[in-house]
Amino acid sequence: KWTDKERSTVASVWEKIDIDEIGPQALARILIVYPWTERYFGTFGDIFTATAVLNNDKVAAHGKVVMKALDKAVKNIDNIRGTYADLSRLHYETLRVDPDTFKLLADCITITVACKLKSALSPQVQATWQKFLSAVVDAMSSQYE
Ligand code: ZNH
Repeated sequence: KWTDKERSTVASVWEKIDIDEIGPQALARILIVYPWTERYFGTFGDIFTATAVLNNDKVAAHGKVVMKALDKAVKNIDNIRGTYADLSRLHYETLRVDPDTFKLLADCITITVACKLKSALSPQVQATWQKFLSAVVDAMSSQYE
């Protein structure tokens, strides 16, 4: 499913990503652009303005948790579905996250990465990166019925 070129591209983008920087920014971004995603983060306090959400420690911490999970997908690129089966079930059964929001978050991650990498994210690299995130979104949705 993945060519050698795609594997090395995903690995090289991942290597340039600082989880502690991109995670908080990407999670803040989904909350700013899609304010209704706030409904899943009832215990996070004030996240209704850009300033508040960008300075919220719980948002930052959770952004890092999500990006650390992406590290597992990078390292298990041939079995992302298996790697995320339990996580998918948790989001379906317990957290009740609408699976459409996985795609929204994936796009927010790409936007945040693009702002950081600038021209290093060439069209080809971006296409491969988005293919990788599509596989993540597919795996996160796999246990939904
Ligand atoms: Zn999620 C949680 C991942 C998306 C919401 N997450 C979580 C965790 C992880 C994750 C790892 C932890 C778990 C445990 O603890 O065990 N996510 C993830 C990923 C993704 C996601 C990878 C994709 C890509 N999420 C998501 C979204 C949302 C969410 C989109 C909404 C909007 N999550 C969530 C919540 C939680 C989680 C709410 C819980 C939190 C707390 O509580 O802290």
